[in-house]
Amino acid sequence: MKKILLCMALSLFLLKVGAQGSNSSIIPLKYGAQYSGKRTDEAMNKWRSNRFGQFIHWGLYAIPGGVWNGKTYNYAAEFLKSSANVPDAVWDSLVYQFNPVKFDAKKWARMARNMGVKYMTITTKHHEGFCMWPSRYTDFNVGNSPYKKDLLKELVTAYNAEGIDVNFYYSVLDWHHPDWRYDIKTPEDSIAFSRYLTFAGNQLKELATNYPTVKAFWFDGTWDNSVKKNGRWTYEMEKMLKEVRPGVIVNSRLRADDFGKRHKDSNGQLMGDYESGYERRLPDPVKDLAVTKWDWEACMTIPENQWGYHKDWTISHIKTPVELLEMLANATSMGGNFLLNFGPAGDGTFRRQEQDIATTIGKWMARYGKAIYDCDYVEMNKQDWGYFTGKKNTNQLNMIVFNTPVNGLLKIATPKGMVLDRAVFMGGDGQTLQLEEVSKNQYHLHLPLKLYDLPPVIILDFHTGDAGKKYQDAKT
Ligand code: H76
Repeated sequence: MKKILLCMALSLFLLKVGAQGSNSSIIPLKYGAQYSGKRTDEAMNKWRSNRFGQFIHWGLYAIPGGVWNGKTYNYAAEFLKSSANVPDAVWDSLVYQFNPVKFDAKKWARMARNMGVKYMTITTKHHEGFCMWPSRYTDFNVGNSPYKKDLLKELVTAYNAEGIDVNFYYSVLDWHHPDWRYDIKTPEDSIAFSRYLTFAGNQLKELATNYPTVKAFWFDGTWDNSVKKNGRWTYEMEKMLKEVRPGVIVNSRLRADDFGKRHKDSNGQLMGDYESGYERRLPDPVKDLAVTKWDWEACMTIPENQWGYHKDWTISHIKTPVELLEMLANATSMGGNFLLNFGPAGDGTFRRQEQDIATTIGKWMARYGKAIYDCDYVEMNKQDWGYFTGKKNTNQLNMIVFNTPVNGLLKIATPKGMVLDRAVFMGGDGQTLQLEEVSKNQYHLHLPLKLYDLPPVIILDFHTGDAGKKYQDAKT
């Protein structure tokens, strides 16, 4: 008996030391991450293989387009109500002007397909509170505009017909709803805000139920204290959506845990299915550790910080198609998705610049999309000429080349045990490019010197093996 007790005491002691030793004391959470690691089910694999998506910000803000009473506001056009201090009733009356007479869902979907995106994420409701579908929970919706029709349904149908997945952006922050609160400071706030959360939950259930092909929910406007104090609601929403629509994907931005920790819970686990915090930037491969642990997506604007339609695009740098392609390649090379934003005008058309960007990107994707779709981080360091991508478990790598050196030599460093065999242009005539082994795990690829109007992609065949004893390490 004594022996048993001693044993028990000892193992308890060891357990404790073990836990402390590995610094893994786990904080008990009711509303933390619902699972750990990457999802590997079919829906998530599809989401991941899509890699390139179109973000669409469209709402009442598209009508004034960043200009109010003759004054241009440089801040994000979808924030105009707030930047120009427009009274609620005045802003809300824009609903009577919402009539996109040139809107053609099929045309939008064709443009997206030609650009090469595999998914589209649309603002069903932005901060202004206007709903792009005829929600039964508020009158402030497209059904009460002169347009009348269910715009969301038209888009879902048209994009799905082009083979493009549709995801729903939903802002929890709502400037229109009387029960919205930024913080909960009084019992009245608490009562009002819980009414708001019921409303939002109803709307989310309505969206998940009425649009059965929806693939993911993209939450936004969740950073205020009111939401942080309602981690339970965010937990329940993730659960509810997955029950109503099995396989559906939810971004990390929705979630807060018991202590108001967002994106990652108090134990450092990602909440939701992928990290969506990379906004107008790509993650740092080292600091953000994005390439190894979690699925993720970066979202990007074409101007500096305009999501909704802004009339004046001279107020910031406009990214070129090649700059955007570089971000897409970079994201793919780090195992993430890239969501590129478009802000159609109030009449339902895309500005010329957006159409041209879509055309150029589409031209590149048609030829080189194989280096993006279904591609991943291939455990190779980034190199001077550009980005490696590849499919897991194959003997091929793609080099997406953005920097062409004056001497025409692309320097490639391979990890130990990888021997390069052959290099050809993707979508080219199949002629091999000269690949010269110059040192241990160092190669020069001889790139034909010319001006490349779009970044070329080179396919490398390799095998695992030893390069031999040809190269000696220096003795120092
Ligand atoms: C701030 C903010 C919002 N989050 C971006 C994705 C846009 O919707 C912008 O309005």
